[in-house]
Amino acid sequence: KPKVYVSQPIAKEVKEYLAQYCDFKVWENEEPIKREDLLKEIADVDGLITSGRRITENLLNHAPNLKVVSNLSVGYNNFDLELMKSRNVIGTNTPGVLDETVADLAFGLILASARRIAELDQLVKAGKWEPTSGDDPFVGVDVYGATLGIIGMGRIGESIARRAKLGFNMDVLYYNRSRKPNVEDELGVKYSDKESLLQQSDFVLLMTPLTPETQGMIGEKEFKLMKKSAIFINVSRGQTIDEQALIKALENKEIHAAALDVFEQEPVNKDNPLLKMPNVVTTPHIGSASRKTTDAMAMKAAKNMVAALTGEEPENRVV
Ligand code: 8YV
Repeated sequence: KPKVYVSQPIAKEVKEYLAQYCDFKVWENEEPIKREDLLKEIADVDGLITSGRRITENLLNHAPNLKVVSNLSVGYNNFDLELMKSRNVIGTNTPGVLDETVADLAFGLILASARRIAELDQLVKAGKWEPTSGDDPFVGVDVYGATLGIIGMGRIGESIARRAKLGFNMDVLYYNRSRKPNVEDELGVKYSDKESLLQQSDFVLLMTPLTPETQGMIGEKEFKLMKKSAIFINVSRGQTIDEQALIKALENKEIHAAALDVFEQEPVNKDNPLLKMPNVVTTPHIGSASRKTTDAMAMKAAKNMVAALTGEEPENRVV
């Protein structure tokens, strides 16, 4: 049987599935496995199942038998595609099973930011809810009927657009490498160039994969194009934006607020100025992290692994 290492805990059903086809070992601890320990564990494996660990030359050198890396995530910016190709290492990811879960979180961030839910939750719990007269100090902005600009109209972008159109009667603009006429027809979303999308949207949401083309695609110039009332939401990868430019845009009130599930450095540095801003809502990269979806992703990763190791074409091959 081929040998497989799984660098994080997985559900019992996934282990039962893997056991039919491989000898496998799982990192069962809550804290992530240290790089040096990972390198030791993979010394004689044929396959590695991992969520986002960087696949470098050094890692491949430590695993001379490695034939397959099955990513337990849809993003695969941790893969060095050229390197893996040159070493004949197959790479797979887990698309499709997480779209609705990530779209739920995106909407949670939109609502939390617009209606200041996280900020006001802290205020109430701190016993700072005082009676007020006149203008309500707790006012926020409306989501219903507003304009949402989605940058990146893949499967997850589509699930976000569907919520926006059907649940919140929003005008949805999107920018993407290629136009999606079927999504336009089905949902009534409008294709826009990046510049007009940034200028017209009340909410600008980034949902692109991280690639050399998308790295830093939202920076100083882009924040300046946005409305002063705009709320910026990032559920993609921290590196798709220039984080320093975001900090400046918020400090200079060039945009109104931000909601972030991802950061340039993760876990985020506790001194990051974004963490001190009341108009910034944060979550610790939990886009797909519901029990059901995490387990479905692990099963998909396991199936891709088994297919690749038994000489079949894995469903979600990216390398
Ligand atoms: C995270 C993701 O891995 O699939 C991806 O690319 O970024 C997410 O699924 C997950 O949210 C971590 O819990």
